[in-house]
Amino acid sequence: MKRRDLLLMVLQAGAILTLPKPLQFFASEKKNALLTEVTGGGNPLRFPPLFNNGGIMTLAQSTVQVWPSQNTQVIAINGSYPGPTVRIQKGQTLIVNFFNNLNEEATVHWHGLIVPESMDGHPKDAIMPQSSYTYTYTVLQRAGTYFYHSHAHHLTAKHVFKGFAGFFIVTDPAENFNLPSGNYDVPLCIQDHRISDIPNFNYAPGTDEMHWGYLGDTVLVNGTPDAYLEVSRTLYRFRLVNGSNARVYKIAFSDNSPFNIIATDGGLKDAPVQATQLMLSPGERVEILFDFSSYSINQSVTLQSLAFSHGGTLPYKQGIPLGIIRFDVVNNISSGGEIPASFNAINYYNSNEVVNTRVFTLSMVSQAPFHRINDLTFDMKRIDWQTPQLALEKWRIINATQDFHPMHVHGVLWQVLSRNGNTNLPPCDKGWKDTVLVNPTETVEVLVRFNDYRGIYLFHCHNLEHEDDGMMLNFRVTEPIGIKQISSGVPAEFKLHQNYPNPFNPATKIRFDITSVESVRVVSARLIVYDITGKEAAVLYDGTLKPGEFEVEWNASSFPSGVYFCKLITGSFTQTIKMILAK
Ligand SMILES: [Cu+2]
Repeated sequence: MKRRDLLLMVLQAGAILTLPKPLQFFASEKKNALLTEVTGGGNPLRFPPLFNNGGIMTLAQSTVQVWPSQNTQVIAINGSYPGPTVRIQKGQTLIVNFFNNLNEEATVHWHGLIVPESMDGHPKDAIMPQSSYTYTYTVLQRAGTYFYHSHAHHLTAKHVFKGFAGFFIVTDPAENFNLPSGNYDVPLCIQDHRISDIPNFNYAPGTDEMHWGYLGDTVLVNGTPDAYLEVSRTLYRFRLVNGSNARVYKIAFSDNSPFNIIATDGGLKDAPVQATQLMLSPGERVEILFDFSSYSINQSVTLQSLAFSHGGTLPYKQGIPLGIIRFDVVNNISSGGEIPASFNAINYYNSNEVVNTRVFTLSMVSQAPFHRINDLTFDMKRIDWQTPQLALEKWRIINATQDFHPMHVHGVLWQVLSRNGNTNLPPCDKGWKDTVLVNPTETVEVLVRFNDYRGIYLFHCHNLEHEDDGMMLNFRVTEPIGIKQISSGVPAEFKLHQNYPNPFNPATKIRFDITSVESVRVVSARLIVYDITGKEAAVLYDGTLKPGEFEVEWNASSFPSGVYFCKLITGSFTQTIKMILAK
């Protein structure tokens, strides 16, 4: 688009304002200019093609027409920018045969998805140029709006800026709240680019931009510049993904209309919460319900980012007002969706049950690498700490800098506990999260417990320039605290030993041996306690183990006296012992 055409569009849209250069389509701080008559202009919102549960994703340089009649070199998947939208039902298995046709390494991180280490897209597991890898895992977690994107070492920011990202939507028929669906359930991936670079996605951050992040001055939604969507006078569900490298948005409608926040990063909240604005930092998602029924046909309203103050020394700054997408009201068809009074209850962690507190101080230094966590910079081969499975931990994140840091964790969903000690949190903090915005000089605490997989995962800033600069640490999720390895010698056979003491009150110890299975280095093992009726009383262990002799303690102080059975299940081997709790 030529600059003159852009100006025409701004004029046609009614946003006749003196704007700082460069021009910002839809951008406005003047309220009376915001609710405008539809006059056209812009491009209809695009939707990436759907990707089923299995198939090929080929990553390659591609040429697409982001701006009409102009070619843009992007990094696309199957020729699509953004990448195809994965839409999968909870419980189903995704199989992606991923081909890297770039001339540099690549990985796919399934952001917010809880997957085994080898599927997580860690930069150590990079797929070399002209090579392929099969990502496959069963989606076990809550329905919600997730996304996938590049996570290659020192290349993440460039890859994402050039287009390597896509939606990952998990559905769950059990969560049926009569929310708007089909055409009324609209994913919006928000990314900023630079008007002066149109039609190119140039990525060449200078030193200052490595400090503050690579920011733009125009917003693309689902890869659509100056996007608009024709809507009905009815209720819509919008799934917002901040897929920008560094930009934080202060989301609001141009006429300050209220909306309902219904979901955070990890799916539905316990109840909708009405709001008129919210902060959305890179890597975060939020879902809102918005009702267009109070608008007349031919009216429009714009979703925008409001101005806010923030440091920064570059021409491209955080906090500039930006238009995101215009909604043109065109008909009266009803979506049939409703705003429910509540969703399913969320079990919030009890901070009294925290067994370990970790402190992470975010800092910036004058020499590269600039961004540090506990004065460390990312080392692919270094494991910075170990977290036992099933232990509730409090992570205190202290931002000692003047910049935003949206902190993101892999392998788990966490809960925000406090901001500067205040547990009265904004609605976007309350619920399941994997990314939390830590504001300049702020301290944020999250509660985190790894239930699902052990292995090496990442904790990092989702400002992608900060991440590539090394603001990222490795940690390892290890065996739960309750299990002790007594010997690493390889026992002759699988065996479950009689517990001791027995009878017992209230605790007893149970030993078991894991032997090696030919060509298999780790085996899965479950140690379950059943009561006399056959009902499961306790899961003492559920995970993978290398060969060795192990001991687990069962504290039965909350169980009644009686006969219990403990069963070891590993592969086809099972053995059961009888235990007597005598209080
Ligand atoms: Cu950061």
